[in-house]
Amino acid sequence: MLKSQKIIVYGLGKEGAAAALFLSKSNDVTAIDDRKKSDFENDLLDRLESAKIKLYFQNENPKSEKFDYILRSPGIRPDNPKIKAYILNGAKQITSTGIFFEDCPGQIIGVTGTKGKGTTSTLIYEILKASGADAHIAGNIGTPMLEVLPKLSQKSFVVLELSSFQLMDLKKSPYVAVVLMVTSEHLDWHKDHAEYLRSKLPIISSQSSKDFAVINWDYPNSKAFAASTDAKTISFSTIGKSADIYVDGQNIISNVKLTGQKILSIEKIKLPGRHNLQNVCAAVGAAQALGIENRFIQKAAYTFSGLPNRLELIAEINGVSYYNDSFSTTPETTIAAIEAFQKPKVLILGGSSKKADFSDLAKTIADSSSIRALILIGAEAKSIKDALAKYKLKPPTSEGARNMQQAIAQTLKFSKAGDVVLLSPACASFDMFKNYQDRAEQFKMEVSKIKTPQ
Ligand code: UMA
Repeated sequence: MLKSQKIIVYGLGKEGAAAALFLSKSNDVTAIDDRKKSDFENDLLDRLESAKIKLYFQNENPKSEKFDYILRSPGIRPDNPKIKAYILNGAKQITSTGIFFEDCPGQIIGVTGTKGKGTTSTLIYEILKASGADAHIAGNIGTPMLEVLPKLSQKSFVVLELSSFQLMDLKKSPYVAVVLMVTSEHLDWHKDHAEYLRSKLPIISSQSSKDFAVINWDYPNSKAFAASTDAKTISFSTIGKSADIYVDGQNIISNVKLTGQKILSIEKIKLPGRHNLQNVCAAVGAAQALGIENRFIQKAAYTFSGLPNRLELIAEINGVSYYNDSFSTTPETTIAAIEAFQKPKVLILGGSSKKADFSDLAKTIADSSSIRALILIGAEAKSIKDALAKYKLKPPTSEGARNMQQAIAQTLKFSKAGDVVLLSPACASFDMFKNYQDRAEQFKMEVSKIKTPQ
C-alpha cells in the first residue's frame, strides 16, 4: 500500500482518474494529461480538485519535477519521453494493474488474449455469481481496477480483463490466468509482433505451482505460454480431443476432475457462433480451477447471451435479422462473425486502419457461399478490395457510403427475408465515427428507421 509518497499520474482517462482519486487518500498526488483542460468534464475536474490533486494539462508542467512514483495510464507506452524524464529524475514507474495486484486481498482471475477477453471474463464472473461467491469484474472491460479495490475482502473473487497495455510491465501474476487465442493486434502501438506477444507473458510468468493457467491449445502463440509458467496447466481446444477440456459432438467435455465428464450441452449455450465455444471452454477451465460445481457453470452458460456490440441481435425487420458486431475491429473477429451464421449475409465492412492484413478475410469471403453482398465503408475499403482482387468469384460489392444511413440504404438493395445484415467492420471506426460504440449506436438508429410494410 503506497503511503505518504509523491506520485504523478500520467493520463487522466478512466484509469488515470480512478488511480489519482484512489492514491490521493494517502499520498500527495499530481496528475498530467496532454489534452487541454476544456476537453474534460467539469464534474471530473471538480472531483479531482476536491481531492486536492494538482492538475496540469497540455503544455503545462508541474513546478517540481521530482516524484517518488510515476503512474503510467495503459494507453501510454512505458518508453514515452515524459515518463523517461520523470524516471531520470528518480521516479519509479507504476501502473494501476501493479498496485491492484499488490493490494488485492481476494483471488484474482486474469483473462487475456487477442479476442474474447470481455466475453470470457463476463462469463466467468456470471458463473462465480451463480455460485453465490462475492464476485467482481474490472479492467479493460471498462471498470478501473482501483475503483473496485476498496470493495474487496479475502473472500472476494475478481475477474480482470487484461490487455497487453495493462500487462506489459506487471511483476505479479493471477491465481487463475486465462490465455485465449493470441494472434496479433495493436501493431500501431507495440513496436512489433514480438513485443505484443512478450507484453502478455506477465499473466503467467510469476505464477507458482499453486496457481492455474487455462490455455487455448489451438493457437501456437497461446500454447507457447505453457512453457513459461510454473502453474498447473488446464488446456482447452475446440478442434482436437487431446486437451483437458474439449468439444465432442454436441458436448463440452472435461478431464479436469473426472475423465470424460460432460460439462455442457452445446445446443443450450446462449452465446452465438462457434468461435464463442473457445470462450466457453476457457470459462469452464477457470471455473473448474476455482472448484465451482457444474450446476453453476451450466446455469450461467445457459443464460448468458453475450456483451453488447459483439454479434448482438438488434432487430428483425421484414424477415431480415440485423446483427451489431461493431466491436469487431480485426479481420479475425469478422471471419468468426461470418462463420457464425449459415444464413445468407449482407456484410458491412471497413473503417479506419489498424494496419491489418486482409488476406485471410478475403479468402474467407471468396470461399463463403453465403455472403450475398459486401457494403464497403471507410478508409480501408480500398485495401479490402485489393485483397479480394485476386479472387474471381466474389460477392457483389457496394461502395461509397459516407455515413451509416447510406450504408443501410445500400444493404436494402441486397437483403431478402431470411437474410442476416451484419455490421462486422474488421477495422477501427475513427474515420467516420467517434468510436466503435458510436458506430454501433448509428447502426441501431438507422436500422430502427427501416420501414415495415403496412
Ligand atoms: N494521454 C496522454 N498522453 C498520451 C496518451 C494518452 O495524456 O500520450 C491521455 C489522454 O489524453 C487521455 C488518457 O491519457 O485523457 C487516456 O488514457 P488511456 O488511453 O490509458 O485510456 P483510459 O481512459 O484510462 O482507459 C483505459 C483503457 N484504454 C486503453 O488501454 C487504451 C480502457 O480500455 C479500459 O477500459 C480502461 O482503462 C479501464 O481499465 C479500452 C481499450 O481500447 C477499452 N483497450 C484496448 C483494447 O481493448 O483493444 C487495449
